[in-house]
Amino acid sequence: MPESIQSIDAILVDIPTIRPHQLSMTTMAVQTMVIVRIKDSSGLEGLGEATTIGGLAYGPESPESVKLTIDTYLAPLLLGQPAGNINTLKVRLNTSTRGNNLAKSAIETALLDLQGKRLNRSVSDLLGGAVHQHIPVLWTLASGDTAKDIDEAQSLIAAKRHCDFKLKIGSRALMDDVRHVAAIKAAVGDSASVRVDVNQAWDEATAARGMAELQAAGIDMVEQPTPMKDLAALVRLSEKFHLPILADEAVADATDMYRLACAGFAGAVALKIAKAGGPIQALKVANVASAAGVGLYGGTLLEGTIGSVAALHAWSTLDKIHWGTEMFGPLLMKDDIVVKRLNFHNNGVELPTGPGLGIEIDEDKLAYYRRK
Ligand code: MUC
Ligand code: MG
Repeated sequence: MPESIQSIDAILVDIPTIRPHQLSMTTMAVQTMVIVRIKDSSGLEGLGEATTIGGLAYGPESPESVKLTIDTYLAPLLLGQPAGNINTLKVRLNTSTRGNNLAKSAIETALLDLQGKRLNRSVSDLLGGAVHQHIPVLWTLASGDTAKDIDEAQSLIAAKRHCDFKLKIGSRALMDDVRHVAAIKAAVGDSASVRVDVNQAWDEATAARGMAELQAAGIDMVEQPTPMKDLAALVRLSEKFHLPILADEAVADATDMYRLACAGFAGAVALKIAKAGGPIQALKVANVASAAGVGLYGGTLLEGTIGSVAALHAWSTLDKIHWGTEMFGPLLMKDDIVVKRLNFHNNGVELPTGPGLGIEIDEDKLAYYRRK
């Protein structure tokens, strides 16, 4: 008898951030994770996670809507079904429900974790095998204050925890942002890569001026300068500047990647399991990008340990991750709900070992931080 899916729980968990995290569209003081627990008829459990940034500030799914989608629509389609064939289960979900990739990413992750535990293989083994065990991770400076950001960067460089930095800009006047970025780049020096993420805040003309200034300041990459749906602006800017563009909000799934590449985009793409609908789906984006000569970057929606590890298993299977990753989400939160936290060292992180994701929930912490 194949094991069947017995229960699916979606739990809202709120953990304060270590400092305010300021982006162009919101400032975060807390991160909310939707933790998904899928149990099969043998008693094994798979873990998944969906997060986003600032409620509805980043995209059309909020943590609360992810929970509602799972409880009301996705779980009833999965309960009682054989647990062992993830592709069949995903076809079943996608035949009856559209979009909602964050919710589907949490479900796909939990099914992979469950499958790995049943077969005694890691999630990266299920995805074809890890090429990397230690994966580079940058840090985002987003305190909103130039001097604080410089202190933060210098202590992280000294501790060898991170050597590359992403700065969140776009909420201030252009030249204020440029001065902020240039001061940080001058303070950290040439050995650190400094990139910026504008989170769609600029129109094309502002972006053109901003990119010229940032290029002169020695910045290595500009992430999503213009609105996500304006693919033509992203293409024109990528033709105009040597400074590479990282497409983030513009590319969720493999079809988006294909359209942007066909439109003539050159640069790189932020892969995110949340945007794509799970680790398997995010690797499909990577395949299309690679075929089009677009560079790869392991992106985050500031997931906690479960979501970050799911992404790390996927990124570990990629031959080249040209721009590294930003899987630092667990470090932005004051606490964690797992027994063993990730091991960040030497400007990167160790891929956990063991069956499935290789993670165990700390039940006391989960009980403490779950939304009452
Ligand atoms: C984004 O837009 O890239 C990733 C790092 C960070 O600080 O925010 C995110 C989301
Ligand atoms: Mg981004």
